[in-house]
Amino acid sequence: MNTDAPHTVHHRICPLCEACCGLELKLSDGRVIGIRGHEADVFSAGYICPKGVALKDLHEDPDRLRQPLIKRQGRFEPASWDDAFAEIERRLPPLLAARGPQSTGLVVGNPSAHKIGLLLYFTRLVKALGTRNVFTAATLDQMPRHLASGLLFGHWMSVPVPDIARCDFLLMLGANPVASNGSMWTVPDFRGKAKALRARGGRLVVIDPRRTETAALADEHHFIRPGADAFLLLGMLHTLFDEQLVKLGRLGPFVNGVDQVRAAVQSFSADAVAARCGLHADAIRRLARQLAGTERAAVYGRIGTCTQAYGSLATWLIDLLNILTGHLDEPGGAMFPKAAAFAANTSGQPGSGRGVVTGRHASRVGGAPEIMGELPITCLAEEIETAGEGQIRALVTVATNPVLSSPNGERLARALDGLDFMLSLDIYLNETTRHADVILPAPSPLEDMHYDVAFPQLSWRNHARYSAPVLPRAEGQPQEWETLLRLAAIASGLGAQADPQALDDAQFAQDARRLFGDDVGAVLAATEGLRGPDRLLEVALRSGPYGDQFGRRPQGLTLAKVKAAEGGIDLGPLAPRIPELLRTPSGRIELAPPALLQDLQRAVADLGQPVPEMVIVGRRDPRSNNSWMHNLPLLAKGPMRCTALVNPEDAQRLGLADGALARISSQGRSIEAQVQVSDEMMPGVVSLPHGWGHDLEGTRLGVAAQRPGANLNALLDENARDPLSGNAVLSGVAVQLTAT
Ligand SMILES: Nc1nc2c(c(=O)[nH]1)N[C@H]1C(S)=C(S)[C@@H](COP(=O)(O)OP(=O)(O)OC[C@H]3O[C@@H](n4cnc5c(=O)[nH]c(N)nc54)[C@H](O)[C@@H]3O)O[C@H]1N2
Ligand SMILES: Nc1nc2c(c(=O)[nH]1)N[C@H]1C(S)=C(S)[C@@H](COP(=O)(O)OP(=O)(O)OC[C@H]3O[C@@H](n4cnc5c(=O)[nH]c(N)nc54)[C@H](O)[C@@H]3O)O[C@H]1N2
Ligand code: SF4
Ligand SMILES: [Mo]
Repeated sequence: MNTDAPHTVHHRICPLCEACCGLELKLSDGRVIGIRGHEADVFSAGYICPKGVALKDLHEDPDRLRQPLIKRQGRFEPASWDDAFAEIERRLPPLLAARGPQSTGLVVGNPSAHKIGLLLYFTRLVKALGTRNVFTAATLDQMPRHLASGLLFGHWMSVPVPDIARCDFLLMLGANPVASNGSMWTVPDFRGKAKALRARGGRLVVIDPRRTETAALADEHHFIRPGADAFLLLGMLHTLFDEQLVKLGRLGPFVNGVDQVRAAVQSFSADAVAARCGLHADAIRRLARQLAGTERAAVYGRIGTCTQAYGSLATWLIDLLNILTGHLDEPGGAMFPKAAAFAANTSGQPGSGRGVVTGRHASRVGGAPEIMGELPITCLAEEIETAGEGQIRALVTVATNPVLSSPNGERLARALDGLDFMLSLDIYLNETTRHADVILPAPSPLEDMHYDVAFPQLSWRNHARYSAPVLPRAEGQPQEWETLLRLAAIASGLGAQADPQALDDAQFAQDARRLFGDDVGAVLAATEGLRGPDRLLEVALRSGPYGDQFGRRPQGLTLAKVKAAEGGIDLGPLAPRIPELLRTPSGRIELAPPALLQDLQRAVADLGQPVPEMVIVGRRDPRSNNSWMHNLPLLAKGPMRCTALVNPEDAQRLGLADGALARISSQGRSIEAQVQVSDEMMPGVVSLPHGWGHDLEGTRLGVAAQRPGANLNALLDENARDPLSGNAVLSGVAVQLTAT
């Protein structure tokens, strides 16, 4: 890119992954001529990865949809927005009228967490449809994390994150932030922060069946049998009790259930669990002592500990270790961020609350309990296929590609073809949206305003940053929140011609009256002239924990102040929040929720069972992002990234050669992937990234189709779930490997 040409400079937060890096973009003649990290960004300080640079490719990708598509006689045709909405109105309301709200379903995917318009407005569509059939990528990902937070601390989004700037011992399980850039923990430049931790004498320990890029940075790495984290963590807890290392510190008066936990872990000595984990009992005891003996220490787990058969147990046990060693809510330990806007744990009565409940209803076919207002996404296919009252006949997908991202996409693809109507909000004609009757595109990220709703609640440091659109939206292209409101209007019978702005005004006035009572006048006056997410953000910031309280605290935050701060506003290091943060009915941390204690019996029964000879796990590559960034030339070039990593011993035993194809099979289904022999892998474990398999008919992904890769999820079982959270089991699944 020639960046010397006359240009303007713009700043924007990258919406591609959870690191939320501040970017600096150079524009000339309406074109992006350069993207780099924004050094003055208060939060990310210039860090960027190759995907951030590829936002230019994404913006310019000829395959990215810029116009609605309507399928007629099996072929997609470009259509005007009015025609697309008219088609939806022709098809959706009659179905709703004939078969009722439960005949519709909504699936929401990962990018919606990075889009303020989608995140704040998709619930309007859910309400208008009146359906309980809501599915999201959360049950392919972090639902165990939400469940543990809900049960222990009283809110789904009260998630402790390592206070890495001050931590001296970080124990990390099932996460590879050097490749993923962090998850349920917004931590740009993890590598730099880990190096600083080590430079001040701290230790990083990684537990992973693969010696990852993060493990390569660490002081210590231990292989673990996939799916065995709960056992390792139980062994550590046992050691803490056995050696009188339990210390609650300041949290003592706010903790319930220590004795129940002590009793529950009794049968899990380090010696009893060692073989199951693949770690030595001495190593397990040493880790427990190091954690207890280091003043500033934290345990963190991610995808590897969530997307497995014991996802909820493992996540709970990670919290228990932090709490019982006195590291929760302490500087240098596992702390709770305090977001400037939209955080439920900063509103309402501090110190106690209603807590959370699950299972208020269940999925119709499989009986899977509702959690956080949704059903497991792996139930979707059967809900579409199975006849009867409440069968899903119309589906809306929003920023999701479950045909690739969810287990047994082939079955789901067949089910989608059987729907009476399918509508997708997406930027590509891909493996999922090819099944739709209508596709409505989103603006490019560069044409959209942005403020992260979720990630400041998970950030390594508190901050507030706003991004204005960098480029004007294409002619006629609505913002996604407007699209969602028009769809909600169609679903609720107001018609395709309803004005989304007027609907937004009416809803806002109603919500403001409910929330602010007598003060509503001041709120309406203060938000005069604002619309959509900007207006909701203004209210959230001003009424939030750092806000100006609509003038009552004049030095506090307003939208105008955040907008004016180039590089954002730093709100300081993480600070202790207990008891203020708690929303449990008891006003205490519930260490021993009955559901988790009961689930522990599954682990007891499993401890002596034989383990499969070969299991599969996933991985991530810095130049990829789930299923949807394989079409960008900058990221697609270079070596093939969808390879099956196999340990040399296994390769020899099974006759697999480096670079050759192997057949990987599970439960009668199989795929072929290129073998990469590597001693990074634990013997008996093969690693393959997900999100590949771009060789399906009927997509428009010219670059991705050239090197489609193999679809890991084609092997996985859609019925395998962690029972409490409903999360899919994506890791530690038994497979057979053979040479082709
Ligand atoms: N085996 C295995 N499977 C996994 C995982 C794993 O580790 N192993 N990881 C899981 C995880 S953690 C997740 S989060 C899920 C993700 O699951 P999904 O959310 O279903 O998958 P993505 O690949 O992120 O697909 C995102 C979709 O959003 C579209 N999109 C991108 N930007 C926009 C936008 O601005 N607006 C709209 N409307 N659409 C947009 C893309 O074109 C794509 O269709 O995958 C899961 N699947
Ligand atoms: N470059 C890139 N970045 C991404 C994404 C991407 O696709 N590409 N996806 C984004 C999304 S949606 C998410 S949720 C995050 C996820 O972020 P991370 O959780 O950091 O995800 P991974 O890099 O897949 O690391 C998971 C690790 O768990 C290990 N593992 C597998 N099974 C087990 C097990 O049973 N126990 C233990 N201890 N370890 C196990 C794997 O070997 C792997 O190294 O990344 C996000 N960032
Ligand atoms: S790490 Fe890369 S993809 Fe993630 S926010 Fe930063 S620049 Fe974007
Ligand atoms: Mo994810």
